[in-house]
Amino acid sequence: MAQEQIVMNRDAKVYVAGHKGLVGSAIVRRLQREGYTNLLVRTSGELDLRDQKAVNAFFEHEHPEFVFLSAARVGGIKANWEQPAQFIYDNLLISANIIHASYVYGVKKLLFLGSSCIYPRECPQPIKEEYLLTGPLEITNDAYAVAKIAGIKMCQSYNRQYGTNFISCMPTNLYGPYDNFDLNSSHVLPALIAKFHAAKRDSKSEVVIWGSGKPYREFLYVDDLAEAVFHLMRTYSGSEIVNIGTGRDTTILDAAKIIQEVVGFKGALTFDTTKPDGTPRKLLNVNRLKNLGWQAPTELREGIEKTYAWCLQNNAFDK
Ligand code: GFB
Repeated sequence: MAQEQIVMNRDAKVYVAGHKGLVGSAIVRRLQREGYTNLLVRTSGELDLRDQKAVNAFFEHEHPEFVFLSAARVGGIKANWEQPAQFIYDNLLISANIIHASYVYGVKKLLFLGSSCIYPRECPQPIKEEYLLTGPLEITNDAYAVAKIAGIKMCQSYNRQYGTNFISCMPTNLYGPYDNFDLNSSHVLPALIAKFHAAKRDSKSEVVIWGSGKPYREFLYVDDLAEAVFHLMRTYSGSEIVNIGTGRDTTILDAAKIIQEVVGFKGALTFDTTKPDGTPRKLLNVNRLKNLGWQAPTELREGIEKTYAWCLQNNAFDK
């Protein structure tokens, strides 16, 4: 069903779920820069999004008009592999509670954030939105992916049955300020930034890269993601999902070499092939987003330089 465009005025009440995270914090920065004055946020300590009663009470009391659903349990390949139960449970509940409450309490528009890992492992590349549910998922993150697919289906189902305006977008692998730099639970870019930094600081002779270094990944700077979702919130309505990426990818080894140069580490790179590679490649086709008027401006090296500078200024490795 075609939706009419709803204007998100600067005084609209906008709830950013997950505002402490990599994505949510970038969305808050973007909205603040644009002059949005009525932002609604809650930490997980203040509001447990897995608790349906608490979420309903929050929506009933606050009545947000717009919702960015950027709250999720996220992590890199190791965390996804080791804690699939937590990833599927938390993400199913977070999405179900917020999407349902948004319908019940009359939210004008909601934007749901999925992930490029929702697509089948052996997809033709670059991955078009219509490849969703056309084949088996990558096993290292299938629990997380199923929860995210459920979120997409909820948005589409509520639009169809209840006439809501819930849109879904699928970002590629993200990185930037306020990322998680913990080596056990982080994604590859923050992990390697932290590893190269520590190796340089401690005059180590090598940095260990998990897996073979051969998988390809597409990396998007999180401020670009925030720009894209802001653009979609203002200009796009519809049930079709929208990929958000750069349209370019790189091997893990080449990404590691960029980080090595940016950090200034002179030692060797070695590989721990007991660690999984995960999916061989997941490059998004971003034509739909381009046709909607948006392209990612930040090159990988520039994004890594900005992220490393932010880490140094904010003592990110000590947290
Ligand atoms: O970013 P990452 O953890 O997750 O790993 P995925 C990407 C690739 O980098 C894998 C390799 O091939 C890893 O083996 N890698 C090399 C490392 N060194 C490291 C390291 O020190 N730490 C990490 N973490 N990886 C996640 C999914 O998949 O991506 C989530 O598990 C989500 O569900 C997210 O979709 C965006 O790209 O493989």
